[in-house]
Amino acid sequence: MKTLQRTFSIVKPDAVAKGATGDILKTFQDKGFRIIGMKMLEITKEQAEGFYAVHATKPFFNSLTDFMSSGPIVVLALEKDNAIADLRELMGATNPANAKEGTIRKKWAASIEHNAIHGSDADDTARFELSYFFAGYELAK
Ligand code: 3AN
Repeated sequence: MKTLQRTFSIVKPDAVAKGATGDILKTFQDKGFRIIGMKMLEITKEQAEGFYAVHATKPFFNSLTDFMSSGPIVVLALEKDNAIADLRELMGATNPANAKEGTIRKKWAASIEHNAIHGSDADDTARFELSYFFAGYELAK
């Protein structure tokens, strides 16, 4: 059964700096994702720590949150049947060395940390992440 779902994505600072935003947005639309919310912003280290709180105990937490607060990002609310799993597939593996041909990370990611894009990995994280960056009134109907 097909279920319309929402997911959350970030074009990370490395990809924005490389000028990859337009290409990534086009890929989303070509693959059937409807962009229902979008904004460019710069987040503080503290805001990045709040967003990545599940990774607080990981060895890469400090460097990840430094990176995510190092420059502009584009945050997106996306809608599609099976959006969460389909976005994960389209992103490719966390480590671009393992990312399949045709994925966003294969094309744009430089390393496991500077990996171009974020996408929610489950229903509950999608809900938390969407609400972290978007108020309900900011999303298209
Ligand atoms: P994904 O982004 O594919 O869901 P997660 O949730 O395991 O991957 O990790 C969140 C972010 O943390 C990744 N996008 C990446 O930027 C960073 N990260 C994950 N694993 C590592 C690692 N071993 N070294 C450095 N950064 C990492």
